[in-house]
Amino acid sequence: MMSRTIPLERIRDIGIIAHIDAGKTTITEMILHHSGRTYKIGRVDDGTAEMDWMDQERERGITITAAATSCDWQDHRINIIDTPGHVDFTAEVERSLRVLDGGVMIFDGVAGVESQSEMVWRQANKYRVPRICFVNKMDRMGADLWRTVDMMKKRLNANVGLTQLPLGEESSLTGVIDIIEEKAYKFSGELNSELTEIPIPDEYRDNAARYRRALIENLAEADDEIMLAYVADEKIDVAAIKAGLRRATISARIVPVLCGSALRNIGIQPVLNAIVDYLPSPLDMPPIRGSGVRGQGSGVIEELRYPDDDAPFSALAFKIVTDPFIGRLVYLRVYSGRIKSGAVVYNAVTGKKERIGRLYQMHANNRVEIPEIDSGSIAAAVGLRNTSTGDTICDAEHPIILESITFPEPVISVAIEPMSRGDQDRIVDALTKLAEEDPTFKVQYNQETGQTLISGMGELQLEVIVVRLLREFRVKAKVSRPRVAYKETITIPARAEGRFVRQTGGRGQYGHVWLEIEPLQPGTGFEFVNRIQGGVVPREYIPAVQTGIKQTFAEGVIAGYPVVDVRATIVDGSYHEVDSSEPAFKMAGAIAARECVRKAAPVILEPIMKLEVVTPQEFLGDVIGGLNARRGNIDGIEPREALTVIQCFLPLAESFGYATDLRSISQGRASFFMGFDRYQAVSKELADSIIGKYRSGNSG
Ligand SMILES: Nc1nc2c(ncn2[C@@H]2O[C@H](COP(=O)(O)OP(=O)(O)OP(=O)(O)O)[C@@H](O)[C@H]2O)c(=O)[nH]1
Ligand SMILES: [Mg+2]
Repeated sequence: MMSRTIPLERIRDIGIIAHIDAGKTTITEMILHHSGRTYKIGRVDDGTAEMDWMDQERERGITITAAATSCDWQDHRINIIDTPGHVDFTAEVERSLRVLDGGVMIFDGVAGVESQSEMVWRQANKYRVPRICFVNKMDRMGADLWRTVDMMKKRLNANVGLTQLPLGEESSLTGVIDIIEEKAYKFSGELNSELTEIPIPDEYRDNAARYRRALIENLAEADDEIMLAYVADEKIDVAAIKAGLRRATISARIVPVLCGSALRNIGIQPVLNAIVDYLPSPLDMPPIRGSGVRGQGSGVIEELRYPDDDAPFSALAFKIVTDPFIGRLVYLRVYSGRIKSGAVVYNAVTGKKERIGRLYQMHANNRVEIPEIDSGSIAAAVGLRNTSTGDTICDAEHPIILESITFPEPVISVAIEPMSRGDQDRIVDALTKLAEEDPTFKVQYNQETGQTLISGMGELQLEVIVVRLLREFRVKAKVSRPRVAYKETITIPARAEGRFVRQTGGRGQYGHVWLEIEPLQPGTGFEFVNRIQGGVVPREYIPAVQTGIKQTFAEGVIAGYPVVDVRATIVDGSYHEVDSSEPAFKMAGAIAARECVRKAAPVILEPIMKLEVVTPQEFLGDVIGGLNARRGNIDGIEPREALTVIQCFLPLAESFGYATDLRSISQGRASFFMGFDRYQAVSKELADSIIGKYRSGNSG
């Protein structure tokens, strides 16, 4: 076999993650510029960032979809995914972290650790992604590295390994001091593109030496090799510190922290060096685990795949994009083996073979055709028509199913209707395509009302989709006010009977069951248990009973919303030699389920959002008044620099239009962050009103 152009140990698959507006896209553009990938520097503020390629990204100045690119630095290939920070697009972060080996976490040096920083930090922890941190915007007034580092320790519980200090501050920031190498770097020339090495200026010497000692002591605690050298009082040189920090980063014991200004092009080359020096190559990561799928009934076998081009091929499909010119692009992260375009692969989840058409290296929405993909690569394929996000593509002789990607459930929905009748089919077709791209976006057609309901994570996400409908699919649509994805659940156990007996002339219908239900922990969903003994209900009818219960729960019992977090146990019943049938038992299951829920003190659950408002003190009273009027539950008020931060829990139903409200209350000077927190039972009054609307056939 042909050997690789870039050896595996010189591959870095990394993601750029952060709170909204921290500067992820700006730093990615700078990285591309310095590595020679792009000649001109793309700017978010002028709508010229290459990573923010969608028209709506450029118009809104935010990233909406994760974009992949790659560049070369010091003989290393760095594959980068620039993720969005807005919480509505959290799925993009989730899928990226699932397939990446390392992360660069960006902070705004003025705001420090923000709500969404905490959220993506936890997501990165969940996937055990080693990371380095870059404290950005050090050129802004009020930027403070120490405060940010302090917040990282307190709010993220991070073991910070500070490796740089800013040279100068705020508008007079000119470079960074490298604590490990004991040098300073000044950035100058046009756009600060040139880097000059200078000795550390006198006034920074003490601090630099102090933080160097602190770093070595921290490393000695985290790393055995450094510990041995440290206690033996041996000299620990630059190479040893870097090697130790690399081990400590990969084992997630320390996070190296760098600083600078992406906008002013200060400190970018050192970030590239740090990506190479500290973040893992695929070889540094444990082998990927999956389940084997050999033969039925033989149980699940755990399979491992090592990053090795000669191993059987395995890759995870983590993103689908419909390109107007070449159709469906499936983004793949290759874990093992290599394949050429035209190869036949096996989708271990669907159990179907598919032929890969062309293979592409992606650069945002541009692509370069490549003949093959090998271990560690991130690329896109056309031709995989039946592959969805989360599926494993592999060698048919060596099937494996890699752990899929989990996405949060939608919490908000709007009814959507085409402006002209003839567009109904087109709208469904377009929505289906969009839903394929975004696993947190769901489409539901309600046969009774003839309405199409789209649901997702937030208002912005749905707004973006409606604009795409119009622009990309040329369907004009009307949308209703947003509505909340309520759920139903029960609070006490209950037992009820379901009888479905019809006697008409010839063959009748006979199904009869006794069902017990009990509440489960929030988020558990639905469990079904069969405790029938002595065949009082023959085994072949049990699945039908289960289907009947499931359908009833999906449709809802008291207010038309799905019933969740319930265990249903079929405990007794009877059957008739001639008249019993699957449909009869399905009906019996449905009747029993409905009866049970009614008896089990049912409640309606509503999504509660965690809201953080940052406002100048002078608007505090009005902001709090506004939150109280929206059934907000204020959890804490604390000062943050010159501002005040209000933590609050707010029902999603009361959150619509909050952005506009807050803007007018605070003359545009307050900002907020809102993300889903949990489901919680609504008050009796509200429940009655929701049930009332349902009964009168108006759930909107
Ligand atoms: N002063 C200053 N502004 C910066 C710096 N880096 C980025 N910005 C500005 O911050 C804003 C947001 O930058 P982006 O790069 O779009 O941030 P992002 O993290 O990609 O944002 P999302 O993708 O929407 O989450 C833009 O107006 C940038 O010009 C910096 O170092 N200093
Ligand atoms: Mg961005």
